[in-house]
Amino acid sequence: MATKKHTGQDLQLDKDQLKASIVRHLRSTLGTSEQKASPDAWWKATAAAVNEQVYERLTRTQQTHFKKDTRAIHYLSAEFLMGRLTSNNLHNLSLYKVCEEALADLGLDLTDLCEQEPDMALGNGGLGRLAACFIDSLATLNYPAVGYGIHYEHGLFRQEIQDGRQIERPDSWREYGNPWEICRPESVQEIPLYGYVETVFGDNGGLKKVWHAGRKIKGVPWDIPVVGFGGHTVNILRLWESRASEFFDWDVFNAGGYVNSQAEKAQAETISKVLYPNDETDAGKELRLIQQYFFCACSIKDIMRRYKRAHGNDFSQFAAQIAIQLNDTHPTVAIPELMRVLVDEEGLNWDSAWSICYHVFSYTNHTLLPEALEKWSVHLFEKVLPRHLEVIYEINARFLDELVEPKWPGNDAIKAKLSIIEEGAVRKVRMGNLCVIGSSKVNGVAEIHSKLVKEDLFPEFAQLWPEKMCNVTNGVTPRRWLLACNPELSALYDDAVGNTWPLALDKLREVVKSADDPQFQQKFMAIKRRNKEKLVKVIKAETGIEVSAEAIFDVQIKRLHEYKRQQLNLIHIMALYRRLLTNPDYQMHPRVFIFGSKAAPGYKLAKDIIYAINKLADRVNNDTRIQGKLKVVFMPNYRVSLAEKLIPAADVSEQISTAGYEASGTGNMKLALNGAVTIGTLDGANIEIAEEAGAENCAIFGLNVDEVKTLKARGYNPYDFYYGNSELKAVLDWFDTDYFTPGRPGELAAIKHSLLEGGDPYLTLADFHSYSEAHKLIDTWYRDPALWARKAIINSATMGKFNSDRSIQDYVDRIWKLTNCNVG
Ligand code: TH1
Repeated sequence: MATKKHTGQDLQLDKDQLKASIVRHLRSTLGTSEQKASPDAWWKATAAAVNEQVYERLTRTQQTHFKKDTRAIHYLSAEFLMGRLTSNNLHNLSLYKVCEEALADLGLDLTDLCEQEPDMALGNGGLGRLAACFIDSLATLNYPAVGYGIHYEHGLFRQEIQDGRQIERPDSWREYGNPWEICRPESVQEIPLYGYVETVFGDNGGLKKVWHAGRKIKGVPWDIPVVGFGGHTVNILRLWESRASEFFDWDVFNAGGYVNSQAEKAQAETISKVLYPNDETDAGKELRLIQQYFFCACSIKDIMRRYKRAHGNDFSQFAAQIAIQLNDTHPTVAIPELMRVLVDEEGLNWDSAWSICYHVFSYTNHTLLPEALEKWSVHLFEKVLPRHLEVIYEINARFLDELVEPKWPGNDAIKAKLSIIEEGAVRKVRMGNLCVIGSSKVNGVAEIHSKLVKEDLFPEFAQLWPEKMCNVTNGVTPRRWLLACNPELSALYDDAVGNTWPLALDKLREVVKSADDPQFQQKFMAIKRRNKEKLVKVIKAETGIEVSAEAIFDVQIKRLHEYKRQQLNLIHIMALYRRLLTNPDYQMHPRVFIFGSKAAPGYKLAKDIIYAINKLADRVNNDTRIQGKLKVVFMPNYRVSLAEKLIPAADVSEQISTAGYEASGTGNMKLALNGAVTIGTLDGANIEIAEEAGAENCAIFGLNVDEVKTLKARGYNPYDFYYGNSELKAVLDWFDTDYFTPGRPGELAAIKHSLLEGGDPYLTLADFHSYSEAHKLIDTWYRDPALWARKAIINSATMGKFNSDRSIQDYVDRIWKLTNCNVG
């Protein structure tokens, strides 16, 4: 197997050993037998056998990290979208092939077995999946790292489509147990909430703050081993589950309040019950703030405990040993929490504590969307975290007096803008400002996005601290997003450039020289064709829709949001359909438009767009007049494991956000890496993808960031485009009819309304013509097989930059300053 040489030889298993181990676990861990075992039991027995390897390496890693006592990164994130772990762990341990053979001997198919595993969907989309790729890369590059997050009982909802509409069902990913997690009762933490703050005299005669909690919550850690590729380093992802604190329950119980104590228990366990399903929209709810505080406080306590084990009460090494990354503003409350612990509990003076905090924390911004910038009402903060509000006031006062006033004397407008507190009818705590003030580094996630963070979002902060602002362009792990999900293309690359590319994705650039080689093209396109044929079966099984692998597979997979503009794709498909109906000779290669997308349950228009896509699909897919030239497929329940099937089969990657709105995107990287040609705007990482692949190998269209700004400043009027383009007008007028919703006219009118009376905030109509032209170009390219193969190959071969190992190395060099720690 390609990766064998990376692995600790003393632990390497052969087929017979693995087989014996699986059977042993089937009997002794799962309590069943080869004759009776269910697929689920086989999967769990296989996982248990693999875990023997994982745990041995985990122990070695932990011993090495403790002995060497090197600086470590603590990645705080409310989301980790891990997906499935079986195939990933097998690949990273170089056991995939061996396991495949062992199971074949037992009459089982590894791919089928892997299908038993529910996705760990503890995230919404790109932000959560990025965290998962990053912890994979950290372990692979042998950096000491811990991921900290929330052990949600229910991850992102399962999406069903009924009558074209999205229905949300609970996701119960661990209902029947999860073999990849370990409960660690020895590391339980207890955290306070509510209550009041008292000022008392401290030992040294000075004043001291004491927070008397109104209640306490227990945090139970579940560890998920994170196996680096090659299997040397196994780090952990530590997810906190909330429980009622026994101590507190007993008080109530003794007072005769059994019912109350049970209610308190239910409330405590609610904290980690469910992931908020809002991608890029702030819910502003009390429970969400408590979730954030809960996992941050547990994590800070855990970090503190481990630090003290090595250094006792000497905090002089804290900032040298500990780096904490805040994945967006969701874990911001970790900053005042660390201040509170250092000042109130450890007795440090304010300045020493602040110096530690400032050096420890860094913040990644993932969006400029105002709806996503978290603000909590001061009132709520005061109720839930009274001491933290005081700490925030103190941070703010010192910041405004010591930094803002000297730089902009007497300028109250700037003070109001930079203050952590937003004044107004409802006073609010601005988590973004707190993050910038409390962090030594602030980064955006693609070049253009980081520039906008500096120039548009935080311009005054950038003036105060020009060195603080930096960029780290996102990346994806090539182990999951090429090696594991596209085995045939991986094998082709092994033959072409050798098997080191999973650790050095830049290697694939060598393949560019074969982009015009007919033999190589034939092999590459044959693989794409077989991946498409596999997807044809999945589409049939999931939706009943029949599509042909002969067609162009055009894929838009991402959360549903107006700025991502699924509605632009939708109206363009309607235009194509109309062209085919009005002109039976309209020349186009058959095309299948494939969507995968979840809408936030409360986002009405997003749900209407899903409904419209499904209604359009019903109509188009059953219209014999267009001779199967157009098909529309909405794949229900888009998730990591479905992405792993869609991405290797995509010909075209839709990355069509309004310029300036998609911070980076990461699906764009995965699709191009697997040989899809991007149709996209100059937004987020698309810009860097086009730079790497060459603009001629992407279909770039639409307004760029500056043009969007100019048009908005001039006053954008969508009616100019509606009346200026008769095809666009006809398509939009279709929404008022019952053409797609027979007998129910107007059901889709909300979409037209948002694009006209609603002002079309994301400039869909302004970009329609250019988008349509770019699609014509795609069609022309595809009809020239050698030209298309060349573009597909070059796209795949030039994505080396978007390896998450490179992103992590950038974080290390620019922000974390870690040294790697080799585990034997
Ligand atoms: C996404 C960004 O939209 C996307 O462009 C980027 O590639 C990805 O993060 C990773 O950097 C975001 N997801 C969320 C989710 C929430 C709040 C803000 C963002 S930004 C809940």
